[in-house]
Amino acid sequence: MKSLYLAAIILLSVCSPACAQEKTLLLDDYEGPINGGPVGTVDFGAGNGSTVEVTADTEIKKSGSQSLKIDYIAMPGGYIWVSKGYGLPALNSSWLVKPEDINWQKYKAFSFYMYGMGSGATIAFDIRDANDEVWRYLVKDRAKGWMRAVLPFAEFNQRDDWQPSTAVKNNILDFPISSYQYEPRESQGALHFDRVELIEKE
Ligand SMILES: [Ca+2]
Repeated sequence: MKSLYLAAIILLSVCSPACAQEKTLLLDDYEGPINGGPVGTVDFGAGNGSTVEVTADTEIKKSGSQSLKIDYIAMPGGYIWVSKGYGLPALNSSWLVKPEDINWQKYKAFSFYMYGMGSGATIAFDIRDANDEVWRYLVKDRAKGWMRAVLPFAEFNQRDDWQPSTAVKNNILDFPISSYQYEPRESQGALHFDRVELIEKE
């Protein structure tokens, strides 16, 4: 009986506040056609010796019937982008919800699921704000398998290596955010991404 009581206490302490019902808004689930080019559903490319291919994977997935698979070689000095959202060259790269229809003040973080390789590689997750300023959060590929990355708005930093020429660098994360992109850094292999969400404030 005593051990049962102890177990209940431990469960309670682990659960609170982590078990509070989290509310999220689904931005992307990578269902339907996944393709690039001018009318693509994903805007992607690479340069300076790096390469990237983007496909749908129906085997390794976290949510729905498929995930977004990125096969890549990221060279030192090279660059890669895999982007979704608005104002991008790919005509059909929209999210499930339009940025202007989101009440951004209700939310505190982005989140997504990543099936990693455990390579230790860094993956940059960039967001473009309402003044074209680009903000970055770095995620590590720590383990083989699915992990959930939670990226609080307050922990993004402005990219200091590059900004669009149209960016108004006012040091404020201006809403609405119009797009996001993944950029794997100096490594190679395959990564899967699924279920990109916004997390509500408590
Ligand atoms: Ca999916």
